[in-house]
Amino acid sequence: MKSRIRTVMALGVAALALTVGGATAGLDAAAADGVIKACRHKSGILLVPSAGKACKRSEQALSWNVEGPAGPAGADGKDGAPGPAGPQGEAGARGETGPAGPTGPAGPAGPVGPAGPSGSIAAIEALDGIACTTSANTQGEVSVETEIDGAIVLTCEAENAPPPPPGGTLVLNEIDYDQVGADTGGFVEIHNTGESAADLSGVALVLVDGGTGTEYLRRTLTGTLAAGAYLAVEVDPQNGAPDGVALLGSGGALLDALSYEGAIEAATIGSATYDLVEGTLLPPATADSNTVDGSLSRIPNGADTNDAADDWTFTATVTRGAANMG
Ligand SMILES: [Ca+2]
Ligand SMILES: [Ca+2]
Ligand SMILES: [Ca+2]
Repeated sequence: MKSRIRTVMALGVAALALTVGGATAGLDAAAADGVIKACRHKSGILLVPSAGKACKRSEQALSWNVEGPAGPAGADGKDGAPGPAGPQGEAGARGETGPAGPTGPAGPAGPVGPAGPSGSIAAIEALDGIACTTSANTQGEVSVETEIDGAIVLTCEAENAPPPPPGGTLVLNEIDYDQVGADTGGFVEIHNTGESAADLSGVALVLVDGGTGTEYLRRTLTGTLAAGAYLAVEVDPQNGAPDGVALLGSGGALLDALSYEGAIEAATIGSATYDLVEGTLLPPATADSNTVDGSLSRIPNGADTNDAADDWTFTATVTRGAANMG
């Protein structure tokens, strides 16, 4: 009985210790699972039974939790302060060079240079043969020519170019090589289509035999032929088809040519060879006649496009020494 009283006393001490937040070994054991178990004596005293012991029948078993139920969740906390800045990154690779900028404006003109030494020429002909640049932007030489009226013509001629015509523009304009009845009165008409007189010195009219490809008659001309004038050279320009006529300038330049009643494309004249077919061959059927009067003529008069089929035709009106009609 004394021991039980001591236990009850001990519980009073333990309850007191629990009130102040402490813990004893007995309470620790009774609350090992978080639940305090006790026995209430009918006198009102609470007894904490030893481990494994149950309350008596006259006692009321009691139990309660050491801790209350969990409280409500707290309010959300505030956002924290931003963290510190990270370390500086490494510099990037250098970009490619950009395109060149636009051309700047032209600078101001420089000062005028000193005057050059004074020059002089004894005669205008001294310019003949000096270097020049042609309109085709090629190297050439200056040519000095004095016209009949005293005009001086300076031209820049490309190197290795054929010699120029002797002033004016000479063409073969009409050929009468066949006549009704006996062949008489044949001629080759030469026309100056240029705007200045033509120097005929060194100009030759050459007849070519198509059978052999060689010349068989030559007329060397002299004097001048005024602009727009005609010159009928009396010849019989027929030697068996095909036939050809060549007008050569000084130095052998081929000024004009016609191959008729067939093609003569390789005429040997002197040491040179000439093609007497200009452009399209004049059809062999386009020929002079021995049954009707007429001749081969440039139509329109004097027109020379260097295409025989276009430039020449047979006309029934012979115009010896005058403009062609047709
Ligand atoms: Ca005729
Ligand atoms: Ca021609
Ligand atoms: Ca004529």
